[in-house]
Amino acid sequence: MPERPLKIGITCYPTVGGSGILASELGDELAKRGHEIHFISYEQPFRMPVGPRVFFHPVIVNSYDLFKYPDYTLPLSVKMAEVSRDHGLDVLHVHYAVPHATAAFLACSMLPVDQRPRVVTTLHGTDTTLLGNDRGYVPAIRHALEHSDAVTTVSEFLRDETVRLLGVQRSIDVIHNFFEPHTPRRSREEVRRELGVADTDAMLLHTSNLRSAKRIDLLLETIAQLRPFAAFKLVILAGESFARYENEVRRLGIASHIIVRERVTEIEDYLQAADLALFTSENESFCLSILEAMSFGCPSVAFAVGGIPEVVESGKTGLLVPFGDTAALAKSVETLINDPGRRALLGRNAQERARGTFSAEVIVPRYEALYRRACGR
Ligand code: GMT
Repeated sequence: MPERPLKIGITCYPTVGGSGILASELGDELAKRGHEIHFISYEQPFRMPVGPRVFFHPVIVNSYDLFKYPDYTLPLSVKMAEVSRDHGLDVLHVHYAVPHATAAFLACSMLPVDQRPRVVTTLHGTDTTLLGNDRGYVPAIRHALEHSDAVTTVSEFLRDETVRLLGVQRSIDVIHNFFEPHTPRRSREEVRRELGVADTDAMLLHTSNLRSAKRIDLLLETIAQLRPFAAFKLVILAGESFARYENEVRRLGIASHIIVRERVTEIEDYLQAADLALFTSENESFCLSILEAMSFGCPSVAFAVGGIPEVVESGKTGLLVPFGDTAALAKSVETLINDPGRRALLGRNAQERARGTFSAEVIVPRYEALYRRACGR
């Protein structure tokens, strides 16, 4: 007998960021597989799918003079309870423990026992690596994780860090991130023309939200060391304003090599136009941006931090160097700029790995199995 489709609530941060993108893409893939998806958040997630079986329930947060800090957790939990009751949700899948998992437990305790959905919590990174060091959050995060029906992390690194920093005793499933590329809207030539990248230039790509962990200072320092200095352009797709780095770009004398585009949505257009991706994060639980580049046969050069070595096999699908060694990073970039054959080989391997290990076809059934297991309890 076929298993019935599930009704799944998804809560994530709607802002431009890996966890929101992953949650949106997961909702899309689950809906395509026949499940009913209810997004619950204060805004529509950045890449939320449209189509049958996908619904959005906004959380309204009013502001009151009485409160210095507006509270989101309570209205979120009330909305979660409402949607669970009205739509008969089987599962609430929350991305980021803070405050989403806590809100899910409040929601459950507002509902009669037979109407309570199962709570699945996915950790993406900073709720362990940043808030896991904050004593004002740790007991709440640990409580939410220990009471979730299932907990997943996006890398083995993050699972180990969660155990180490939060002292969580329960089982945690590692389900790596996935990426399903959309077809680019424009050709590679059109995009390079728009950017002003000549055919003879190597196009390096950096995509990130520019937060401090991305170490844009080290990115610019690496670029300033590249030789010969004439044959490349670095395209930065920035999730936030790049203005605060303009002085540093000028000081390093690299302005003519840097092209910035802010808040781009057609990321595939740029991914297919790039020859090489460059990342300088000091910490990254997975780095979805590397996977996005891999999917387009674009190898990455990065520091070997956090979960990145689970995504990139250095020397086979990209090149990794120890954190902080910008000279080694620049050397690796130069090697690949000057050796198109090796670059193409790494790119092919990267694309194969993205398809074979980190595609929706491989990863989404693992979430479905997890939901069924949680529901069967
Ligand atoms: O800091 C970011 O990159 C944003 C953050 C997020 O949740 O939006 O990214 C985290 O989740 C991504 C998706 O799982 C991971 O690919 C990123 O590595 C992770 N960021 C960090 O761990 C710093």
